[in-house]
Amino acid sequence: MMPDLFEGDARQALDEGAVLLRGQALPIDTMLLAAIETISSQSPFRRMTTPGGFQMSVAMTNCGSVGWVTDRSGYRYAARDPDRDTPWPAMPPQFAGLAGDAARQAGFAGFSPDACLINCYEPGARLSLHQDKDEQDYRHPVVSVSLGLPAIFQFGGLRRTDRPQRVPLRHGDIVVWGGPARLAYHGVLALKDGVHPLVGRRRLNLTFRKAL
Ligand SMILES: O=C(O)CCC(=O)C(=O)O
Repeated sequence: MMPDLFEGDARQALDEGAVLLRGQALPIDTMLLAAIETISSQSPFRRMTTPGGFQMSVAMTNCGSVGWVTDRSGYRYAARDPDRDTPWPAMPPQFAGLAGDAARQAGFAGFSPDACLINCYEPGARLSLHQDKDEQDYRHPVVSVSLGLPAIFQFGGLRRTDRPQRVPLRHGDIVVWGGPARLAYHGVLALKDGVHPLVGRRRLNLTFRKAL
């Protein structure tokens, strides 16, 4: 279990059920990055296609017993990497531990993710406002870990038209949303160019969910 080193000033409520834990992943950042390298050497990052036929600007891969995928037939969780027809790489126990601990600190004890989507943003890549609703049980929160270049996270309400807050996210930050905020619209503005000392010209994001 991670120590509660960063509670206090580093804990910021975004909404009821949504919390930003500043720097929470910093103590294990190099382990996370090494594990992402290993995972992406097995199931490489790829830019998937939306059901509407657009290629996403964010490149993605997954680890866990299921992974989130999109193609012309829709958004879904799949037990196999469709590009390789193999199971997704296993989720490292430290990933699940970090996510479970962050969820507990946000008030969602007992979170045990089965899916970790790994997003890779290069300068200019963005994720438009969306809800995470491909999971079976919305009682489980979403835990999102930021690594590398800083980004502006948009965190809105339950309607697409609700004006989102702009939350600057830095290397090591974790956002958790669940309960009344579980279906909040969220997204990431186009990544600004830069170089992060550990991650280079990229932002990596781990999004943990309990899909099944
Ligand atoms: O990259 C992020 O910070 C957010 C990722 C996200 O919204 C998602 O994977 O659904």
